[in-house]
Amino acid sequence: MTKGEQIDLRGVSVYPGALGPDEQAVLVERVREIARAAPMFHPETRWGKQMSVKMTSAGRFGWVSDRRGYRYERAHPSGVDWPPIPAEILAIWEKFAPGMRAPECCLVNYYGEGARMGLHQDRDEADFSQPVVSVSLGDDGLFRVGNIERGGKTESIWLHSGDVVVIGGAARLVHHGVDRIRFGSSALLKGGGRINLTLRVVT
Ligand SMILES: O=C(O)CCC(=O)C(=O)O
Ligand SMILES: [Mn+2]
Repeated sequence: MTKGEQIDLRGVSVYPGALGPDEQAVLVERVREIARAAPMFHPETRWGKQMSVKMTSAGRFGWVSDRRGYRYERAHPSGVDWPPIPAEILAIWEKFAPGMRAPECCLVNYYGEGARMGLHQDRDEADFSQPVVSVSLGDDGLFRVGNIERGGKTESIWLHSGDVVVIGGAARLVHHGVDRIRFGSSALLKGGGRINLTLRVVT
């Protein structure tokens, strides 16, 4: 795992190619293990609209969304505990968020063909001094970064498998989202698609 090149996108740090092919393959295996313990589900929004990504989590808390709104929960919707965050994923946090508190949630998003994530802020956490670290695996994703306030200019970058993104410091509350993926652009995931791991301190 290397930090290597760093790109600054409106205060968000992007580390292209931070994880090599072998590391990526191990992470996919860990994600499969997480999904065996806590199966992926299609969350609904408060308004009853199904999100296009599928998700699950590892850690003390998982992020869920349903008709009651979105929030962190101590258990998967089925009632089982979220599995622990695997050591290889914790090591990425330690590398890219040195000296920070330990992450309490690893959200796993799966983007199939046509999936996207609208511009939003990550602000369901209690301590905004702690960064968000995210890892891209599989197909390319067009990542858009805006401002802390709604609206205004945005800039986009294609994220590739093995890239790490850190949303922290003055940029911790910037709006961001994924406009689209290039389905089938990577051979990492059989059947295609993009996995994003998002590590956060929740409390
Ligand atoms: O998929 C990504 O790269 C971003 C995911 C994200 O912003 C989130 O889960 O809050
Ligand atoms: Mn986010």
